Amino acid sequence: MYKLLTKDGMAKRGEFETVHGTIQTPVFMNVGTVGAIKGAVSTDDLRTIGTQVELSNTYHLHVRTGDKLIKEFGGLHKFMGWDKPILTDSGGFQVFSLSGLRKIKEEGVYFQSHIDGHHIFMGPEESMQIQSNLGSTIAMAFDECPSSRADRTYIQNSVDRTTRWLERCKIKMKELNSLPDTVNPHQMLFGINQGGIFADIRVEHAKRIRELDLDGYAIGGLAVGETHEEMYHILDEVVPYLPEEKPTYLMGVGTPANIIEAVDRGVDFFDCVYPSRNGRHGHVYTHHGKLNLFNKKFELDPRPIEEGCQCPACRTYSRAYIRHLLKAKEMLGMRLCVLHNLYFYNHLMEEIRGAIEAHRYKEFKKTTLEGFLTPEE
Ligand code: PRF
Ligand code: ZN
Repeated sequence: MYKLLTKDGMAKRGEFETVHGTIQTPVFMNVGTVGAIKGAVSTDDLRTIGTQVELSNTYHLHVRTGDKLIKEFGGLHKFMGWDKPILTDSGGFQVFSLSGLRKIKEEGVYFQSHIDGHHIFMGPEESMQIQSNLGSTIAMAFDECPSSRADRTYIQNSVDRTTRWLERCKIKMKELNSLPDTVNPHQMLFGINQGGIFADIRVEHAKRIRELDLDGYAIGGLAVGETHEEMYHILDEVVPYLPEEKPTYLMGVGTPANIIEAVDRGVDFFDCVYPSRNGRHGHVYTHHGKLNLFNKKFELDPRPIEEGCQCPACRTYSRAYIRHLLKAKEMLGMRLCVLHNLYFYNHLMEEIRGAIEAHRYKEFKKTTLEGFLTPEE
């Protein structure tokens, strides 16, 4: 159940109640595709850095180790040692981004595993079955995320099929939730809006999926090659047609600036690989933009990554030492950068929530975005 606490312009401050605890929104979900945050980050670390929701992938867990085994173990929460909310992505997007060889049919998608090439079929029912076996808090509908270069006719046909798939997801989820041995009988389902950069197709689709009265609504198919301005324009057009009393999730987005802009347009949930991927390469976020810790100018820098940051890296270590670890290819270097970046994102969301509560979001947005573009002395 989503409770809208307050609004500032279009920005929403809410609470989303789940069987695994209440999520304060807007929220950033920390990406652990295979049930692990890349960069040797433990679930204990996640608790320390303020993670509210962990995100895993249906497709990856299905092809390696297998959802049946995880169900037998007692579900993904127990398997990972994480008792807070988990969102699982449906596999739709990963099938399209990872698999070269694939065939899309009305019933679903035929493709080859990116691990060993074996043939797999996944449709709405299979995706729901896998997510039910994992027992995640929130399951995502099985959708197609078309290429940003696809033409209007392709997108319209794809969106129509995604709607039919969504109807099948809803039926299957209801059936799975009522089975006696289901891992999480309260599993929730979010639908996904698609339509590329065609605002009218997006709006029509939003109206259709809204009628299905789902637990939440995602906006997919963005951040796939279009410009930031195109993405913001689509949000301006579509969010007003999604229910305000349900959470809105912008999938796979994005930079700190993207998140601040999207919150201002009514988005509640985000996820992105940037903080962990950049951290693994020694790129760290600060309120004065990103730093590359491999840079020679940090070799004697005694300061933490960011002054005042309470993350496990900044509380103890200098830029000079972390740079040394990175250069020496010590795992700790990469781990500290990832911890700092995830803390930065989680903490940014806390600042965002505070600014909405204080009804000073516009001012917060302006000063924070300016700060990102102003390098430190
Ligand atoms: N669909 C699904 N997962 C996703 C996306 C999508 O369109 C995106 C697009 N940015 C990221 N993750 N199911
Ligand atoms: Zn830090």
